[in-house]
Amino acid sequence: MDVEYFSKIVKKELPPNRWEHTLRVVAMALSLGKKYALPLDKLQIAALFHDYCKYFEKEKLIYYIIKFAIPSSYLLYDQELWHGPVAANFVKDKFQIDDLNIFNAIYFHTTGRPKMTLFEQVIYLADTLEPKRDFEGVEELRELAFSAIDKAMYLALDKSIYFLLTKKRKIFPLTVATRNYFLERVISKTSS
Ligand code: DGI
Ligand code: FE
Ligand code: FE
Repeated sequence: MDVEYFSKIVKKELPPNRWEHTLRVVAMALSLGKKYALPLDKLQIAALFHDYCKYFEKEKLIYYIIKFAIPSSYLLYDQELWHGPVAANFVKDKFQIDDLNIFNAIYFHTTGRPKMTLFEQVIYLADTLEPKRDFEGVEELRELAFSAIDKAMYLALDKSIYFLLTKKRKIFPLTVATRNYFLERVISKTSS
């Protein structure tokens, strides 16, 4: 996997602030990946591409949702949810990176999904908790990501849902299902 080459491709697609965010997500994914003994080369690729399609025009995103046979339920929810699934398919189809963890980590980086792998969790949390993210409790969550990743996932999802409620936004059912999944895991760990 040619990281230098892919970096140029992604950088060209993003405004400078989003490219800087991407570099911070790569760095945090690598730190977490070291802690959890994950394949760092693959984490780097997933982090690099996670927001690749974030600035595609709405019509272009819709075109690719149809082309890649992404569930049409996505179209009933906010456009912010579309860039992950489209980018995952782009990476697989256009850049021929055929790896299920990379695919799912990019696909589900905005919502998570029940039973997501540790690899997917690392990308989700690196995106949510990279050093420039600033919300109440972010530092505590950053520490938890390294020590109790299930709990970090549950709390990060709670925060995200709470934020969406305050903004009166529709909540994608998968986001809720992911939150419930991690809550269950946290409860079953503390009660055993
Ligand atoms: O692309 P980023 O800004 O780095 O981060 P992201 O892909 O995690 O999130 C993009 C946006 O999607 C963010 O503003 C929160 C929002 N989001 C996450 N889950 C849901 C959601 N928006 C809606 N409407 N519903 C959700 O379930
Ligand atoms: Fe994103
Ligand atoms: Fe991001």
